[in-house]
Amino acid sequence: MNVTGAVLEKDAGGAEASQTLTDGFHLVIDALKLNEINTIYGVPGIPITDLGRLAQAQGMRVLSFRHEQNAGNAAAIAGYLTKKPGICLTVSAPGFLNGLTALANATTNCFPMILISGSSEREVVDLQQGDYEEMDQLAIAKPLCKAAFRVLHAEDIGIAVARAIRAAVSGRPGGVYLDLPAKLFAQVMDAEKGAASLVKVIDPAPRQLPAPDAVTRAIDQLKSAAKPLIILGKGAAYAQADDAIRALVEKTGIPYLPMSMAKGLLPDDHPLSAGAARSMALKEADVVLLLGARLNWLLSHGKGKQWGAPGSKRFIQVDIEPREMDSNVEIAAPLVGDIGSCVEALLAQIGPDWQAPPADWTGALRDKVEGNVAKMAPKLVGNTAPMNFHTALGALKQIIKERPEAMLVNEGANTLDFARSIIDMHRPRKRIDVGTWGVMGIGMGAAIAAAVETGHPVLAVEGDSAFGFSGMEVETICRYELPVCVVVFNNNGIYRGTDTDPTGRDPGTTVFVKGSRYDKMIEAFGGHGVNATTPDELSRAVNEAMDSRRPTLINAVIDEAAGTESGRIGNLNPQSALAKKT
Ligand code: ADP
Ligand code: TZD
Ligand code: MG
Repeated sequence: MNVTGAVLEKDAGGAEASQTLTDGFHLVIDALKLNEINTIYGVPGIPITDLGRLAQAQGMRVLSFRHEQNAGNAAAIAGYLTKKPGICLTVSAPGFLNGLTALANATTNCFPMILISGSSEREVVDLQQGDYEEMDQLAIAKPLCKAAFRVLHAEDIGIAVARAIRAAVSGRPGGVYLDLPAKLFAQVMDAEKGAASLVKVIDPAPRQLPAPDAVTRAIDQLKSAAKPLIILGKGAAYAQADDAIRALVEKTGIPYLPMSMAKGLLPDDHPLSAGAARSMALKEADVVLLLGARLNWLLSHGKGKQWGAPGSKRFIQVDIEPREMDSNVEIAAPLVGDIGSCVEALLAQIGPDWQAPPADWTGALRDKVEGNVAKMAPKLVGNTAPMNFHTALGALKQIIKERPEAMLVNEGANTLDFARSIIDMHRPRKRIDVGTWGVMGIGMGAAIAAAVETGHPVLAVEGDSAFGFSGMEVETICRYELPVCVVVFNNNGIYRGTDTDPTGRDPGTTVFVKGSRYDKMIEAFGGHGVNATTPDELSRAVNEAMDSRRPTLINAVIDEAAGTESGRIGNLNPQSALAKKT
């Protein structure tokens, strides 16, 4: 029985009657389960403690975290990997706010998730009477997510969950907030009526077919190109149209560039990958097909030096969100629809008479790729102590090559930028990183979700600063015995460990305790800690962790002077005119 089973004695016309009841708690759980949502990431407390307990008792997987932001990041990544909204469950006000950062980040990244927070009663909140953890959560969430709903009556829970699911996954995916006031959970109603009030969402993310004339326009642009280029974004990875995308690239013979999380959609060592010739590809291409990638800061807004001569590009953009078109530059051929349908429509017009792009373009890119790969290769070997980013990542590159099924989580500045360019990905949706905001703190939440949702071993490559934002979740990793191997790239700080305070009073603003031993942290919880000072030690420890699936944290000692300010995006730092003068 999926209801409380509570029996209410009723006096109906003098005769004894009984009625089976359900309540808000059970209706929320039943509504999620009905929609095949079986995992909750969260932190317990008033008023949702029993919701977690009951969900677990009803067979749902309920993972309790140490901080809501990490639970929220886990939910977002669960959404990205499964195309079903990940659920984050929090208490009111402070718990809600902790989860809200993750909700906003999910929305920014177009990942579907639902933040469910307990809240205070409207009567008290609206009169600002000072309830325990009182806050007008709905109003605060609204501008930071795709949709926000509050439920006041148990009989509306089914509809509310259905709307939340649809809002999260249909069209451009994103975050949804569901506000559940404490009293809702205890509201009872007739169990049969309750069951009838639940909604199984039919076709939550309907296909969106592109208009035929838009397809023709896009094909005409592609045909007219001398130097075509395809850019794959994480929207393309999310869409799970892997075979069609691969067919599009291979049938057209057009070189492609993967954005960070689209790496592996086609293997990074594919002959048409222009990944190692990124600058040349962006500068010289004349027609660029964007597939689930926005022309935001990560692509220099589609203009400027990186893109070569002004006016030298024509863009074709495939996106499910019509308003994305012309966001930064003119889009010559907008193709609005879901990636799978759009790519299939393009493929349908690519017949045997298709002319592959001119060989001088593809050949020049290939030469550049091979040259750059050859230039990089010697830097990646050598058993240096301490390690630098190249030698440490050379070891990890090899491991991911040998274990293509492994999930890779990556955050930091140098640790991120070097790992992104050095570690090749071989399968779709294996790389999870800081995303559109370049946010620090996604690491452990993402690693936990990756392990839970895929069952594959996870390698989390973390800057020492980045790791600190979610480091306490190593306890969570140990508690659930997840196959996560965290490698902390310990260069004594943010970007480098060499900063000093010119006044001599305090440590420099970007440095941490020198020679820290992050590996000791996981030992406190029964996990396996390793201090690695050479690539060989690192390699051995990671392989062992991946084989044993035992929670492991490796403190990788990196030369504190090896990094650069802000990694690859130092140019975004404003310069102090006054500092320059002195
Ligand atoms: P990246 O950071 O990898 O460049 P972005 O996050 O900027 O990628 O872009 C992802 C884009 O993909 C968004 O504009 C989003 O609307 C779009 N998108 C997400 N899912 C789909 C889908 N199923 N079909 C089409 N477009 C999608
Ligand atoms: N806070 C948040 C939430 N996101 C951020 N991106 C930052 C602060 C600023 N920031 C970066 O952009 S990278 C970074 C910070 C604090 C840490 C870099 O240090 P690291 O990596 O140790 O993680 P490297 O390898 O030392 O460069
Ligand atoms: Mg660092």
